[in-house]
Amino acid sequence: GGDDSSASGGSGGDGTITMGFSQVGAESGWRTANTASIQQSAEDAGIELQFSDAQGEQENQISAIRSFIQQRVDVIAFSPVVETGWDSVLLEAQRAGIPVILTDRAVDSEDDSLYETFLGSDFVEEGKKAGEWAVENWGSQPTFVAELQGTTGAAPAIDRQQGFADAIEGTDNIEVVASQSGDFTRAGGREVMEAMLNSNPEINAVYAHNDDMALGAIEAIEAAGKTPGVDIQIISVDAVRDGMQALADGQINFIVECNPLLGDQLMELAEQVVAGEEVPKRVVTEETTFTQEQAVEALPDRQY
Ligand code: GYE
Repeated sequence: GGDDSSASGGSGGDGTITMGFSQVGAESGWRTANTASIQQSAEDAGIELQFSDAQGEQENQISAIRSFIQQRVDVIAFSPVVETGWDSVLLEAQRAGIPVILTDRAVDSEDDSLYETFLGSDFVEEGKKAGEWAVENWGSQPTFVAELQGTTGAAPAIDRQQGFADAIEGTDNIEVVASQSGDFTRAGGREVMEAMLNSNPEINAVYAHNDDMALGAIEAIEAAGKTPGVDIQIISVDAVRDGMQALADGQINFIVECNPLLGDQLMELAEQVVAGEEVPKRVVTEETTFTQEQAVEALPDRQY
């Protein structure tokens, strides 16, 4: 960056850090808040951000990373849309001597030297919190759950399914009768829920891997003449504003928080990594859960 435009990207000699960031897309309220946080924090930290939106496609992320390598940015950060298939491009970055930080989502790779650190939530834990609430609140009556999965192959979809399944295991009254991807979008949640209500009319509960799909499911439930939050209870993950509003309004019953405000921590890690300092291999974000009463209280101060 800076005035030295003859330098091929990188620090340009003035100490400014250039970060290439490849975002998943703009599929959800969570993602919008995450992008805003990263852009704001980069500005605050004086880090020059090359921001690239992959529109949900892994191949777009791979091209973006290759272009960051060519530009010789100081550090690459990205939120991998799916878990697998990253080794070769990460190896290219490593050979070029450019450190990589994973943010939000993990990669499934044998070789953890391919990235410096992974900053993000514990998605298995989130699924577990959802499942534990289900056991406590649904376990005494026959409960037929529709699961709306996130993007197929994405870490939060795989892990939230796993955590929930582990938590409800052994509870005879709770059965997941349908489980399908709604791609973390509102339209996806609505479509999948509509089909599930047709094929499984016994459904009386929903576990959505994010708020946006829960909001889509609410529309489908209402269109089927049922009352969301009452006839069909709903658990979701994220706690973005629209989800929290639906929770406060009684349409959703419980939300597990997933914090999208990763920007400040990401910039701090980037500065340390570029300075050659040791950083922890894993940085887990802190999160809570919300009941309907807690949502009413938290909403006025909610940032996203
Ligand atoms: O929960 C969902 C978004 O990776 C944690 O992606 C993120 C997830 C988030 O689309 O809303």
